Amino acid sequence: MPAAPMRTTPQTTLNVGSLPPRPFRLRWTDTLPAGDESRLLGCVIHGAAVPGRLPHGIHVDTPLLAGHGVECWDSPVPVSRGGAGDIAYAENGDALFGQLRVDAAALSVDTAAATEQAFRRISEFLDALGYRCWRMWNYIPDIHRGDGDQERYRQFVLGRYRALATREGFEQSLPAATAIGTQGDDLLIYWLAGRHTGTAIENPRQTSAWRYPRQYGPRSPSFARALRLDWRDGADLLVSGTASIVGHETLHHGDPAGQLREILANLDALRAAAGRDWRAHSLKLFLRDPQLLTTLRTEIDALAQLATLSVLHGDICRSDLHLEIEPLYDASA
Ligand code: 3EB
Repeated sequence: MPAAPMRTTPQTTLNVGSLPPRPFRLRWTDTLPAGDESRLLGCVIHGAAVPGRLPHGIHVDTPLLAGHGVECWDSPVPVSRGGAGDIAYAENGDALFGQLRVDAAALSVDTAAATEQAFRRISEFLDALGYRCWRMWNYIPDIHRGDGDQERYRQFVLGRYRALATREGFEQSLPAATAIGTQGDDLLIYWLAGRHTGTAIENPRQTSAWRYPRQYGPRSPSFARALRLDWRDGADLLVSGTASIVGHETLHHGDPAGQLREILANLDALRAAAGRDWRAHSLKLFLRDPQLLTTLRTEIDALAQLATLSVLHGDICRSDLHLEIEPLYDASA
């Protein structure tokens, strides 16, 4: 009997040739994209800086304080759009951008229940289409409403946990996330998902959010510090909103400049943990108090030298946090 042909493919080394090419590109602009949305996975419009509405746009109630206000997530190939109940989405076969809103009334009746239902719908939707969630953005109206465990952010975290913590080991497959308070009415959740599995990265300077102790609420927040995506032509690091938290504690109470320095130290540690030669592609800086734009002028100008910058007005989820930075880093192949 003839011998079976020898297989020469190495099984242990990373086979770069088997990685997919980047299925999206983020591009920041100052105006709504004109007309053609056929290669637009998602378009996020911050505040009312830009006149008009985009039919498939994601309009976020975070006023633009400085920098660019429109995020275009471009697709290399034409997208197809669809809806599933209250979910609206666009996908290109490798990546999917979706959004869902929970109206103010449902949120007020029971924030945890409304949040749980929303995350269940998103999970079921992504499972049905064969996508996994890479990153979620959560914009929460009146985020500090209520006292103690009844605070809206803590109830949001509780509802999200109930929806996502259904399987053993769920902590290992959480997306990166941002949670910001707005002056809008609805809870807005939007997300980027893909076919490809990302690698969750935790920050050695910070307790994993899913391990935060009881003092921050009835359940710990369900998100990874960052998600790394490896492509044939490079890599992306989708970083969660990063604040002045070391271990699980807020540092530099009442000192926004000190908090900003701590955030940059957290981001340095996170990049090192993610193991590539990362370059800052773009940064979102959220300020609780718009006045900080003036008092932190020098520091903010320095950030704008590093990467495309967007400064937005929003509440950070712990009331002792003055600011938060959400970066996208990338690396070449
Ligand atoms: C923190 O590190 C700051 O609940 O989805 C940052 C990013 C924060 C995401 C979330 C919360 C969330 O705990 C707060």
